[in-house]
Amino acid sequence: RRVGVSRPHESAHLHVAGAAPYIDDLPELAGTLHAALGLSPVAHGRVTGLDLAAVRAVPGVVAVLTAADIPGVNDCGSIVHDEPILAELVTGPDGAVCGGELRYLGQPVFAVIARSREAARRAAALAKQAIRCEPLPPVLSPREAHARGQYVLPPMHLTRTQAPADGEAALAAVRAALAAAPHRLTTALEVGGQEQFYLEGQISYAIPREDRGIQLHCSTQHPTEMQHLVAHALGLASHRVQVECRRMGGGFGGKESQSAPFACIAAVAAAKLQRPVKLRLDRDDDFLITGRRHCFSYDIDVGYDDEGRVLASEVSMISRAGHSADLSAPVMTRALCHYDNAYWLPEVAMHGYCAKTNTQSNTAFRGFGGPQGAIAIENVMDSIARRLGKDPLEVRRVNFYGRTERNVTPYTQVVSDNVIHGLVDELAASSGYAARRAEIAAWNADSPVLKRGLALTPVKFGISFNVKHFNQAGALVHVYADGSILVNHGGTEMGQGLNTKVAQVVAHELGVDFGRVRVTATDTQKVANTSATAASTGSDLNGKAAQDAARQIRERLAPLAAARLGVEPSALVFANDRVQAGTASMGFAELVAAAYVERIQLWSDGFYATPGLSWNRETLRGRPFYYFAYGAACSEVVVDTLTGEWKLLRADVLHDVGRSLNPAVDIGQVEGAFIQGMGWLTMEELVWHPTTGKLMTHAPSTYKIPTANDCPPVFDVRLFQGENVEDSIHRSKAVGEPPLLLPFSVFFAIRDAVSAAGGHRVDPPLSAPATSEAILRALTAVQAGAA
Ligand code: MTE
Ligand code: LUZ
Ligand code: MOS
Repeated sequence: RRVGVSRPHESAHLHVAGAAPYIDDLPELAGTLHAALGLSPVAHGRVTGLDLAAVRAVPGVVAVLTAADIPGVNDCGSIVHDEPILAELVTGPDGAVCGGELRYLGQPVFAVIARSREAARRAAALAKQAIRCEPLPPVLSPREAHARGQYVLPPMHLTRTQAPADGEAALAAVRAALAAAPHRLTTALEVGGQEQFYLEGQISYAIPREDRGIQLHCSTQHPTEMQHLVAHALGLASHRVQVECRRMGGGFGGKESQSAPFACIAAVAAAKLQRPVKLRLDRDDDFLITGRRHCFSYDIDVGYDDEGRVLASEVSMISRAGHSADLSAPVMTRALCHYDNAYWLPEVAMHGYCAKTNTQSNTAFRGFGGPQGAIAIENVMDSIARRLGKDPLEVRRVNFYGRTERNVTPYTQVVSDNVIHGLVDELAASSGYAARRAEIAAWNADSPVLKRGLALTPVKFGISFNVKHFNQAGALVHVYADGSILVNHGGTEMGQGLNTKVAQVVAHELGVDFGRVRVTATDTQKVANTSATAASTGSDLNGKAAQDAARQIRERLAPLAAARLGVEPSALVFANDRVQAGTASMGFAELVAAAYVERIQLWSDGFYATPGLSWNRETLRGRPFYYFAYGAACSEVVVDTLTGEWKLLRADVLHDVGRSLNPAVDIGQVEGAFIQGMGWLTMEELVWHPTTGKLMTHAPSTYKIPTANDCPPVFDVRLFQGENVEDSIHRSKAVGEPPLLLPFSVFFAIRDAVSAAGGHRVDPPLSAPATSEAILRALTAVQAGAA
């Protein structure tokens, strides 16, 4: 077997030696120029003039480009076309700039192209003086935008009731169920955003090619979208634009759509100047220009019974979309489709509002709204438990989806692959949850200052793009006459090990040694019309497409092998780098060499489209997901109630990846997602200046991501034994995003410790991120309420 084994990452030997080239490492062509961007100095304003003389006069500057220099369409919007590449400017009869809208502090207004990056940056820094504008009052808070009805997209509503009612009547039925419930919880919750903090920042290197062609090296999760947007910006057909990406130094969703402005600007400059142009963002500029995970505000109303069963709930989710739509619609859709997490919600009404603010346009980030949806109901579970004086795990359990009933999601998909009961039981046992709960209670009783907390939280995460047609992929497999194999597919490598898994699938299909198989750069000239590598679907989609290609080659080789070995083709086994039938066998390379001479086609394309999906965008109903991935985590923390400092003492994780394609890679994904999600919920804090709207946390000096020191001393990560009930690639399950929800357990363990400080008499008002300041605020409220 070539799948199900822990192969090292295909580039591991290069990563550790510093020999894996990222885009800035590629040899620069002679004559390469460098770009830097002039940014809006205000969060909201009307341009009154643009004086670029001083910018142009900086030594080394070759050109300064504005929106007027874009030959095609000035738009790099991903789904909705509402996002200019460079700020739209209005010119008067004299040709001078006299108008235009500035939408956020950091919006690119002009691009400086210079002989060195230093010179370009020095010139671009003059933006403040060059851009004349009248500041307008910015809208900086999502709740304020919501109060004004200011959205980037129409609000979304999803209501499900057991009553025979539709539309307004269904909403009335949910509210009636709320009113009739024995207990009521009415609360608000704030959850912060998160910067992707990919180690390799946004970068594009554009090279003019013959006859108006453009070649673009781009650090992107979505080469095809970059191809299309560059073609539109240049007014060219897609076949003149080639986009290539060998690897990214991380994407985490931040390069799904937001590599676009940089791709377009580099390409426009290269086409205009007929010189190679590289645009590599400085980290501070990356923070100021690009968006990140949406922060969410919630208003929640829940009715529940004495057992803690949620009988009815109504929730409004307000996301900070920023100045344009970007991916805010599918992100909100995924948030609405994950409010249920692992729980049966018989009566539910949800409202999603994508608030338009004068800030960066928020975008994909690992989990893609799923974490924001699910944390709301987890907060509800925790609050209900505190109010009823029950163990939160008990409340979670009574609300779990049933296996054969109580198993329909609010969006009407049936949860038919539920493993959460067994998975949580197994983790509760292996982590010693019950005994530790008692032990911690005893310890806390004797510890006035330090309080320990424990939480075990479940995850259910839907796999597939919630935009149905994105669920397709292509691959190209070449077998060369010497028996070596080259694989190309539409997915991109960002460190997650996709190429390793796809190479394993191909090696398995052809029964050859790993050493024969090499995966090369994603290239729009090899596989066309690809989807973003996102929604965790990379190996599901591209693995199946590559398997399809490899299988076709094997089927073409089989008759020749059978003839040479004197057996029926059905008797052949491709394994151990040979083709065998009983005792007769021949080497794979020998067979390939013979097939070439026999003029048998030794390469093939492959294609895959996920079956069985349906989605109605208006009613928010259907089967958006092929299957669900499950997991659970148990975390224990200690909180210092005088300072609000805390430490993660231990984390036990059990996560479902079906039948793993590569356990080592999958465990790495689970560990990484856990720590990344913990950073989101506990330490990463975004602060915009309350009047100017400048993002104050725009560098690692003020924006803290977790480090190796934040990993718990006991970190027990295991894969749940099981297989996908759907016919996914070798019955595996997607792993990229679901484990980001596991560190909910850290947040709720902190909440448990804070609650302990008030003798568990007060439900703590803890917001995320649970920074020391937020913890102290919650402690103050809890201690005041308990006194
Ligand atoms: N792992 C690493 N090392 N780097 C990344 O950028 N991105 C995550 C996840 N794991 C990411 C990662 C995100 S947001 C997604 S959607 C998936 O990987 C995408 O890859 P896959 O579909 O091949 O799992
Ligand atoms: N849907 C989704 C999407 O579920 N995940 C994604 O990453 C995505 N990206 C674009 C559009 N829809
Ligand atoms: Mo991942 S947020 O779907 O790129």
